[in-house]
Amino acid sequence: MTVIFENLWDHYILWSVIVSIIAFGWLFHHSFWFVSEEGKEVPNVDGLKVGVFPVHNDDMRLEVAWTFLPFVLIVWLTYVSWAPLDAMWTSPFPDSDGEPGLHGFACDDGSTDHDFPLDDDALSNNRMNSLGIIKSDCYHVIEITGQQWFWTFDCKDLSTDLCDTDMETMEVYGSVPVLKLKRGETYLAVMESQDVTHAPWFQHLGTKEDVLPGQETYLWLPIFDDLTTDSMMLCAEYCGDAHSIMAAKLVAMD
Ligand SMILES: [Cu+2]
Repeated sequence: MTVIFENLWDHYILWSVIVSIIAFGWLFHHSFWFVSEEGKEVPNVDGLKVGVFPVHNDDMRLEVAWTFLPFVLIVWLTYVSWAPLDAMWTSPFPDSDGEPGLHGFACDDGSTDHDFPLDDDALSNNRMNSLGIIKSDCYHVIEITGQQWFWTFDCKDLSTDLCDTDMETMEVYGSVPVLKLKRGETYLAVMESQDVTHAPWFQHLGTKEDVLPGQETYLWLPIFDDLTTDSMMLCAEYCGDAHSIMAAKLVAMD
């Protein structure tokens, strides 16, 4: 997986473990510590009455603590996710001042229907900042179409050393399409569905996006040097009988 999502994953797992230890530790401790001996009459130390809320045990500090601390944690997790999510969903369209997003303009506008400036044979020149966010000079447009139950990749007018497709037979999944993209280049997948909602999930890029019938959606595929192995693309939106084997393969080439 790419650095940025690996770091996020580790950070979320860390906090999950900490919260689990506190919650389950408390639960198990109290379950075994405050157990009454069999056959022994238990004194009603808390003065509990059936059907009556024990107002005399109310503790405002405790209430505030278990409301405030999880809130702070959620704000923190939102804060650390902000830059990666913003990078993943950076707009393919220039802003109101005409400034492009993280990945610049389309490298070769001849391959798209959009109004981006022409810049023939330009390359993305991907580089990564200290957070793991990838920036590009420009991007290449490809198309991904989903339908029950397979994916179709279209490299448009890109040369085969930038983008290529193939078919391959994989155990369990059967015959799957292969998408070959070049390391160091960024791709914008313009996507649509022929029937129901699907979602390509590029496992090693850590990204996924819905594809919808009758509406274009976009997914950035920045291929960096850390993408060393072939990786799976699976459908992440339940779409019927063969959803679980609606797969494809992403190959990074040099
Ligand atoms: Cu699907």
